[in-house]
Amino acid sequence: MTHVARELASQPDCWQRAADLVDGAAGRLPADGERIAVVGCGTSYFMAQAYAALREGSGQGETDAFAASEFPEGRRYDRIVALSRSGTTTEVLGLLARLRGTTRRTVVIGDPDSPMATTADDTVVLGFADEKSVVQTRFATTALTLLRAQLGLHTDAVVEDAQVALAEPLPTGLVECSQFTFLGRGWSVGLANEAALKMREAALAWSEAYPAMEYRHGPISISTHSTATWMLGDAPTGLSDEVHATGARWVAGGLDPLAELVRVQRLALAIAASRGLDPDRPRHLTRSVILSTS
Ligand code: F1P
Repeated sequence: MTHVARELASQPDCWQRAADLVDGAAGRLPADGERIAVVGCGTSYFMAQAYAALREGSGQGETDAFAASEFPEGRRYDRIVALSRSGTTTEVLGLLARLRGTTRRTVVIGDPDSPMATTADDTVVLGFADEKSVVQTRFATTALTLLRAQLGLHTDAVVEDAQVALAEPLPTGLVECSQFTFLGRGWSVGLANEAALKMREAALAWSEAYPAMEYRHGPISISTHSTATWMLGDAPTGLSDEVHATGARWVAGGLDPLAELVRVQRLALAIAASRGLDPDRPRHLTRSVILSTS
């Protein structure tokens, strides 16, 4: 079994542990009403997008998300939250260093011995969710679950949905598709971005992601009998009919969107296996991107 297969299967347990430790971590996480920015790179950036939409949508304060390299440094926030499994990603470390003394800096990381652990003002370590794999699965979803739980938006039903996502067979015919489009709304836009990234990293699959209402504005042109369109969360009215009319496969995400992401992670591994790829050795990718200059 690959590292990534073993790690993705442990997500229900990890999510439960994250939800259980939220009271202990609450003092280190954003307070209700703070104006914050959430940053990360790659998968961690997409989790930042999801968290930002959840937090602002729940009325707990203005929350922006940025790729760490694109943070608008002229803006003032009460706090910046950085997500990083490795705690070593250059763009995140550089930003945290530049914001020292001007903005409160919280990090949610996987490795307690990484430089980010000592750089930040508040550190939450999810060591139990750290991973051996290059391709992230459980750290990202566990960090998001912690933040979601702090907003009061995590329930036991989400963990049960993740168990269903691991147990149920994948829809037939998906492994053979030549292109995948993932759609989201609100917080699931970030999850759709992550779903598409997982397909690229682990399976070298052609994958795209959009806010669901954007699909009609161009991306639908790609749809044909060999493509799949996967909705994470509730679909806009009429969209499934329009996708069906193109001949493409429509996958309705009936589970919690975070559990739907687990199904996509499984699909990525199934496609990797069908193409003879080792998902523990993704092409041109390292566990953390460490640059000589930021
Ligand atoms: C972020 C990241 C991952 C990507 C790859 C390189 O890492 O960009 O999303 O899959 O592993 O690093 P981190 O800052 O969360 O450690």
